[in-house]
Amino acid sequence: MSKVAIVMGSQSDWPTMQHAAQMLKELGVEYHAQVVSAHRTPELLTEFAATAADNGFDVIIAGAGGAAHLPGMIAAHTHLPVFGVPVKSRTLNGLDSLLSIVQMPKGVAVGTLAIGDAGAANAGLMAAQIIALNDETVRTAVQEFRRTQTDKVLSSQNLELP
Ligand code: RP5
Repeated sequence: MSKVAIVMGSQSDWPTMQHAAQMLKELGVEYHAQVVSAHRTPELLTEFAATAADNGFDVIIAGAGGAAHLPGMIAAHTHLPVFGVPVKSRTLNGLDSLLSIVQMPKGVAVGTLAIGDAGAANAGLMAAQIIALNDETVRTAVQEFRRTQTDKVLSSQNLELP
């Protein structure tokens, strides 16, 4: 059963949000990805968010661009942790998305990541770290991921011109 739901406001968000999916896949966490729009499919949003916990999800990652109310609206309908990924918009480069997602009023929480690909990948990582609290296999995968990353940096200390 999928543990993490990745939702996005539009198919056009997938090139960004696929980085969350890739991270989860690398760490061995099952996920389900789909388009749910806060303003184009408001009823689907309500139904998806209100039933997410009963459907077996532990964490929700929601990516959106522009007036990005998707993560906040999802968080309003569920007790599950929600991570918001600001997608880089065409007009304001994602600053609009970031501010829309990060400025949640007190009482309904959305964990906001960085704009774009890095934010999506880190949302996947955060979700995996939550799953890892109760899953030894995922915990080992996260630790191995971090170790490999560290080793890569440590083995590239002697920079030379090509
Ligand atoms: C938001 O509007 C989506 O999250 C997307 O980032 C943005 C633009 O959507 P499209 O016009 O590309 O479908 O709802």
